[in-house]
Amino acid sequence: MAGKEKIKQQTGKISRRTLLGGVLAVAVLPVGDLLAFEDSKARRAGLADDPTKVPGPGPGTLGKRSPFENPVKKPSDISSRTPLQDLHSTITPADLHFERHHAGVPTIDPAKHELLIHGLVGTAMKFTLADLKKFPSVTRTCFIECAGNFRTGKEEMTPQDILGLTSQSEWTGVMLSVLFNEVGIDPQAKWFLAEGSDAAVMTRTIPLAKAWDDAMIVYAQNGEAIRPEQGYPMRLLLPGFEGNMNIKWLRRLKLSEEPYMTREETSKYTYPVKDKIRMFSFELDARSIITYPSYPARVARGYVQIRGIAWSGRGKIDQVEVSTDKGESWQKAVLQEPVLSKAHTYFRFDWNWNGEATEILSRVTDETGYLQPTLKQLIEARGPNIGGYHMNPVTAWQIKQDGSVLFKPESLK
Ligand SMILES: Nc1nc2c(c(=O)[nH]1)N[C@H]1C(S)=C(S)[C@@H](COP(=O)(O)O)O[C@H]1N2
Ligand SMILES: [Mo]
Repeated sequence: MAGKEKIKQQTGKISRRTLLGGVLAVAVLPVGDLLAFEDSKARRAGLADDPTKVPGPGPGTLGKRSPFENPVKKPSDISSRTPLQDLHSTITPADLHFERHHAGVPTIDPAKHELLIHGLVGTAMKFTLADLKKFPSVTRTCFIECAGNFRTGKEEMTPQDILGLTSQSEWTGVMLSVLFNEVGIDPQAKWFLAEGSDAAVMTRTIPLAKAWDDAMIVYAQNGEAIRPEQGYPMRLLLPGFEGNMNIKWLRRLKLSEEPYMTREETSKYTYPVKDKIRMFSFELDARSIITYPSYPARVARGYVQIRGIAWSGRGKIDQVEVSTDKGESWQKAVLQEPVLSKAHTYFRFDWNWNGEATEILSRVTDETGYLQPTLKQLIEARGPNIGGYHMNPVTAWQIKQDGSVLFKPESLK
């Protein structure tokens, strides 16, 4: 007999069984609110009240996001930042990849673009994009992070505001070692200069060892041609090295005995460590951040899944620990497999919030045994004149009694 089906609306309270079993389905608003919310949004978006009554638009030539989802990069005049709090795992959609350019995005016709490899080589050679695509291709997932990726100062800051200058893509291209074998490298060569064809003519020198290790020239990002903002038609990819060295719109590589000491490696991208200035700090140290809950999210008492990302420029991460008591005790988070080298790794931690004000934090240890420092430890290690580069401090979120979440800004002095 078909009796009246009893349906219970998920109200945001997670059942005890779910909490114990670790499986869940969540709605954040009570039923009434939820319906009103959906309805008003649908009306504004010009959608039919009942989608089962009117056929929707047919197939298109380019996909687009649901009108209910509006993640955006936050631009300043020199960069725009990835909305890390809106992402659900570790791949950054290409249109949300952070951008940092020193003189804007050039428009480059791939038919006219050439990459010259010269200097201490057997035979200087030029490669077009079409030439590069004939070499064996390789695909690798890794992050790119700007060396200046840290901001603090006020409580109302999102992960995007604090460290949105890191993004991750699946990159495809050719190993730099393959091209270097093609031109033949002089045994005297120890470094190579990389130069971009933007108005900044960005130049950096990189140790040759990186080319024999894992450097690539990439022309694709998440399955499509690399975006203009990321260096179309080709960029240098140096997994784990500071973003600045990953030269976009790459047009020239010159092999040399010594580094060129360009402006970017002498006056910029250097920072004080005690009474010395550190130059050529290639690898980005291990870092993590909780992206949920984070400002401006709000949590309710009971089950809260803490989520975030952790990464290291020196290899794989080994573990992420989460503290829900202001850093007094730490417990291991679960890492999403596969854990890749020099890649953002997603972590999760099941928490039962008792409704009391607290602070939640994460800290990562990478496979070299390096533990992510606090800001205080960074300042102790580098001295009071700490600069803006290579800052990777533990980030804390305050959970207020009303469930609101605020960044815990710490002073640099
Ligand atoms: N040619 C060129 N390459 C460049 C830059 C630039 O301005 N010009 N900016 C660098 C800096 S500072 C960073 S952090 C990364 C940013 O890469 P993205 O814009 O793809 O995120 O590119 C680097 N490569
Ligand atoms: Mo950067």
